[in-house]
Amino acid sequence: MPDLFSDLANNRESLGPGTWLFRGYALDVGDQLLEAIGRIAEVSPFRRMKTPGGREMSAAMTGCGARSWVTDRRGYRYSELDPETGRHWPAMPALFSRLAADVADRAGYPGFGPDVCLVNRYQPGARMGLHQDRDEQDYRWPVVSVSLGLPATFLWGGLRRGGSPARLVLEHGDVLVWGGEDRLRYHGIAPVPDGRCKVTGHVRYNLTFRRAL
Ligand code: MD3
Ligand code: FE
Repeated sequence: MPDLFSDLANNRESLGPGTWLFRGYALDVGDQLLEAIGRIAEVSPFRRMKTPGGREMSAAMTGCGARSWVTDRRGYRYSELDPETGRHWPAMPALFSRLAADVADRAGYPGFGPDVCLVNRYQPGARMGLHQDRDEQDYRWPVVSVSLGLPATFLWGGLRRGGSPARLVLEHGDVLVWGGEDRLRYHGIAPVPDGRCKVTGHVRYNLTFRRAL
């Protein structure tokens, strides 16, 4: 377990110099977030993308906002068009951008205006290997992550590959904000164990909000 320093007055726990965990922060809007994910997926369906190495990712993805993250044989990048539909990604719901900006502000990153919300869907057994988020232009902006549905073990490594990452269980409604010195930390998700969530069934969703440009 990483060292958790609790800032009780602000309902947040510190995971590192630039990282705050807000347990249950999105609980009261959980149903609204899930409904919005359903509407996004009607326009830009969930799909399992291929890495540049040709392997299918185990998490399915979609996105909303001015651009979203894609991967294929040509590499990783942000794209204004959904390659699956050839059309723009659905607009980012106001609830999403407000939530991301509010929580970033509470974590000490004022003025955060995300242009990307990547939506990851994990069915039991799906995982995300250790990686850095480094396809964005300006690492001064933080990344905001909202967990919904089944719990999953978050893997939190260092600034370089190697070593065994710290582990932390993320649950429905938990929100993480990381930036500053922690912005380029390696991180991932351990294979999601099966379970039943009252609201999502056998599924975990994660929203990640970023400023790509
Ligand atoms: C990095 N998603 O989409 S976000 C991704 O749950 C991605 O779907 C994962 O990594 C997911 O790129 C994890 C959570 C996260 C939280 C805290 C971090 C990533 C972090 C702290 C430092 C560095
Ligand atoms: Fe990531």
